[in-house]
Amino acid sequence: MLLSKFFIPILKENPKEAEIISHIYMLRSGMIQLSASGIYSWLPLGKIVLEKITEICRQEMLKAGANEILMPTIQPAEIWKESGRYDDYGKEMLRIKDRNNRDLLYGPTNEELVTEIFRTHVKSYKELPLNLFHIQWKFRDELRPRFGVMRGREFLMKDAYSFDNDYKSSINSYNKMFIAYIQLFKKMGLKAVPMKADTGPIGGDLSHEFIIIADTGESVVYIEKELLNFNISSLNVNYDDNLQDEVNKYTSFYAATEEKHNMNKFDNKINNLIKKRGIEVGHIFHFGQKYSMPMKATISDKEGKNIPVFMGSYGVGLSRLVGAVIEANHDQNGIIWPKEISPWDYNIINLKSGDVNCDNICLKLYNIMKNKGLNILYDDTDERAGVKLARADLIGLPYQIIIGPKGIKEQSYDIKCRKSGDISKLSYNELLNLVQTKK
Ligand code: P5A
Repeated sequence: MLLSKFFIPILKENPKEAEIISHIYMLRSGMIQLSASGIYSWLPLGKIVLEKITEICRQEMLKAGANEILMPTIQPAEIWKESGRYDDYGKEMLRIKDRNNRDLLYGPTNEELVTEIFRTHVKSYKELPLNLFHIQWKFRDELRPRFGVMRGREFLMKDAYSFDNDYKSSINSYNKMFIAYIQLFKKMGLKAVPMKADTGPIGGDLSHEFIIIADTGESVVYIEKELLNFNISSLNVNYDDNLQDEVNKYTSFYAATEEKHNMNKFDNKINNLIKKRGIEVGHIFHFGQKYSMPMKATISDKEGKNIPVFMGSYGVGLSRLVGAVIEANHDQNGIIWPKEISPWDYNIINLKSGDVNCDNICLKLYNIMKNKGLNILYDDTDERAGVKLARADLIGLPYQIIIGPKGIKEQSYDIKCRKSGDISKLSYNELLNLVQTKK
């Protein structure tokens, strides 16, 4: 991508309305724009990152055996009345009337709608287990939307829903999602720690939040030190296996959100307990027959008896994750994208656009790297060198290749690692060799 052709409205000043670093950097680097309180437009840079995060999540869901569907944002009130949540959900739910005076709502979550789909089509135990997921915008009229995309009113969620014949099998489905979450966050270059959590308005008997430790996080959590240092095992999970042992590796440590924290349970491990703040990027729930019972989503079991299906639901906050990644990966100069979700792999910076030698060598390198299948952002604008370098740090791609008249004269080019700040000086051939092996 040529930066001169890319719509990236950079802000020079820190925006006054932003209190935390991810919000500041997302606005300054032109990733998002406020539309109404807690509601944002996603501009090209933000959209690319959001898509990358979404795709990693989607692929792991598919790998774990879930089927992708797409439910609408607008839902009829009737099904929420059936489940009993229409009145309970309170002011967070955006209620709408259509021209025929029918009650509709903008979905804050989809347990009811997916249960309706299930009960229409699935009748027998033979068709289970089943997991349906979608990636769709949600609306919750939060009392205090803040911190940009971290607590929005409109936000993008991946929500999956499992259906099983009995309790045991539905715990199996829950475990699958538990491990899928560990995997997908790792694939985003993040460490999200699973914690025992409250079930809130979704309900149920078992629930875990996945938390990224960050000082600016809204959640207070209590964790055993060892879990923080725990190395997430292999990325090659076989989802057909029984994953209980794998889940136990994490749940054998003490980790709980403030609402679930119980000092008594922790007594004998007190020296290892740390209190931290964190960002909730995922939340999974096992709630058995809570929705299937009132909504009469039944299946006939082996004996031909009709029983309400056992369910769980599993959410990832995709738009929140963009902010959370920045909270966990930045410095005073800007964002430091983990390579897994970086919008491009390399940033070529032409320190003197218009200089024939600089232009030639940058363009040549850009084309060679592009043909190698690398993803490149080439700063070909005619801005001053200082402006370009500061902007490159703000945008935060993993590597910068800095090319100017001095380097060309000395046949030595700077390649800077954004994370460490280390600069290597390479000849043109060394540079080519490096980028060819570095994908
Ligand atoms: C699980 C899937 C649910 O809604 N129903 C379907 C269940 N869970 S949840 O915990 O309420 O939300 C799932 C994840 O969505 C993100 N999230 C938000 N992101 C941005 N702004 C918000 N206001 C917001 N509310 C929830 C969180 O990452 C949460 O874990």
